[in-house]
Amino acid sequence: MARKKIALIGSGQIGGTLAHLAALKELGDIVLFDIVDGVPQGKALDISQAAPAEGYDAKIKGTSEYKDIEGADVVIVTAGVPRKPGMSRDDLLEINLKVMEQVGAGIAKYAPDSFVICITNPLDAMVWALQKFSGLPHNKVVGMAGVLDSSRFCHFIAEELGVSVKDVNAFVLGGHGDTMVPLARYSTVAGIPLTDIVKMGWLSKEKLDEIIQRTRDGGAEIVGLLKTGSAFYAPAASAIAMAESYLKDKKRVLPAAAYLDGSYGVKGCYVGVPIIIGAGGSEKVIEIALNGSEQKAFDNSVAAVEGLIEACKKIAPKL
Ligand code: TXD
Repeated sequence: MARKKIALIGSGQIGGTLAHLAALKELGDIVLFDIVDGVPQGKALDISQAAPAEGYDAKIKGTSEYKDIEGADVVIVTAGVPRKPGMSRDDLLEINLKVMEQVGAGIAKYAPDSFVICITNPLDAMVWALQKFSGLPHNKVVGMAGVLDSSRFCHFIAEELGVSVKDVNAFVLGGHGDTMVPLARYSTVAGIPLTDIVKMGWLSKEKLDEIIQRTRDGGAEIVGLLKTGSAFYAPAASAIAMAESYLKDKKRVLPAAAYLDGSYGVKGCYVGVPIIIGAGGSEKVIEIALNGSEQKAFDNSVAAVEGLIEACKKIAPKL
């Protein structure tokens, strides 16, 4: 059986890390694409030269030509501009929308049967635009944010309680922005909901609220520390989990920006919800019951995403 092919559009911090992780996990052959000539080629050569030391087999190619992504099974998009300190994700909208138009055309032409994972910010609006520009079916275009946000939530909980991250399962809904909705009731440690953990006295309500806020600010905390870019190790690991679930038909239930066509009372918008990712792409949206305050927070988050989509439509009337 021929190896799968993974195309990475954008070979910056996340793109390079994605290539290395995909190689380490032997997910397939890898194409690194970027408009900056030399960077994808250099990273491809470097990661190829790591193969003998690590023992993985994969063909890794760097390119600035879309034709090289032809026939890709998975396309992961990080192309665009990241945040600088003081910038919000939404400040990136106009520049990155133009990038999505080019990327969408490249995917439509050379990889129309691929599963596309968008990472570029502002995430929920960019994945919406990328689906439109590429014309791929909604179930084949998703956005990565929820796995990262949940992973951050998990890390903080595990660290606070002094338990293995393996036993923490955290859940974040909504858009990838300041309005994201970390759900304590559906987040568990060895199956025990965090709300019960608070009742048991293992974690104080104040500490939990602090962790929830730190999760919301997770990206900005790293931007503030790095000063020259945004997080890339955890975002790359999160997207690889999604790609792997598709390529191996694992049917993992992962939070991702998925197209909602009526579920959660939302129509025509991409927003973070739990979905099943398998060989069919985004195979099913899992609709969980929300209580009053959770629903309010979710609606607020959806409204923020809808606002960004409206802004996209103003900039690019053909959307
Ligand atoms: O959870 C999430 N979704 C995110 C999103 C978490 C962290 C960062 N997130 C966003 O990912 C971030 O705000 C950016 O929009 C993307 C990519 O972040 P990265 O840190 O990898 O940015 P880099 O290092 O600047 O890489 C972007 C690359 C760079 O090499 C550019 O030359 C290239 O994108 N680029 C392009 N490639 C192809 N085509 C076009 N038009 C293009 N424009 C820029």
